[in-house]
Amino acid sequence: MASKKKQKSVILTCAPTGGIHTPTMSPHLPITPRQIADEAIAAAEAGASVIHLHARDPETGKPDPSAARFMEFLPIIKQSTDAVVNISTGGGLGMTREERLRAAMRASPEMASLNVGSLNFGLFPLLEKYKDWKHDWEPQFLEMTKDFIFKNTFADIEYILKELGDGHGTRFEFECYDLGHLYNLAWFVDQGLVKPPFFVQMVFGIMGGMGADLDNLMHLHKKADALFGDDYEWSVLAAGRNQMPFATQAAMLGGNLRVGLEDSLYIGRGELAESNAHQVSKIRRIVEELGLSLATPAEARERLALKGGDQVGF
Ligand code: KMH
Ligand code: ZN
Repeated sequence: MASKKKQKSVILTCAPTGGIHTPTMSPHLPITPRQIADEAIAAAEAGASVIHLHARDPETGKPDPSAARFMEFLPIIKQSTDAVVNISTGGGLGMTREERLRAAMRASPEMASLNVGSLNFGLFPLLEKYKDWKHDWEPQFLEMTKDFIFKNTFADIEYILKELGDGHGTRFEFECYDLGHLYNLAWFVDQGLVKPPFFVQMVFGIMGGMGADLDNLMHLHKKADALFGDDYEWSVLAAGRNQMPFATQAAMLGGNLRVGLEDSLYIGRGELAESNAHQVSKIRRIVEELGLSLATPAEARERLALKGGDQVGF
């Protein structure tokens, strides 16, 4: 017999720039505050209800943790779209915990990312793909990741839950790169530090985390259901060429999804996406062809119990 669970609309998150890809890799990666704002607004107009944001130094394109830099684009995005603003606390690899938290503590957003486990985060294989770098920091940064641990200990997670969650009423996109991360999150749920409805972002295809195999997605979803029952909303992102297939699979299974140039620079095999909206429009067509619809920002706010776009600090 078919499931009686009502199919919900799909919450589409777009992550326009991130802190992984570098300027040499695509001319379409937004770098300046104006570019980030324009890409975020166009992604929202194309159907994204949540925008996951990082900032970059406008001269070099290097991930930039300063609150002042974020404040150059956050008000523009807020004035132009109703989409939920989600500020990364993952920041750029190599930043301290304080740096990673700076912008969110200043902006008091409705949502922020929270990485719920430590892992190796290997970007160094990308070194092989490019030769002429625009900036010296790019190959140095990728090389550094060979000996790098993305540190998100229990103490770090607790600190962010308390300072940003309790302190600012910010709710989280809990990024899980591995099965163990679900159990880390479950521990915080048991402690009462994470309250439903919470939002789990399952991340596939990062070197150091789960591989992008559909078996892994099915298993993670099954375990999350067993651990969290009806208390959570789940979403999927996959890095690189697995982005669209995994987003499609998530929608088919009743989940939510994330796209954006943070996670993949491509729109198809060997073809760079011209913008974030390009990716949002593509997955929107797929979602709608499947007979599903995208959630509005108001629906996303209600389902994730967010404090509201008028309660932020920008
Ligand atoms: N770049 C993604 C794989 C964060 O910003 O907190 C994970 C991410 C981390 O979005
Ligand atoms: Zn991010």
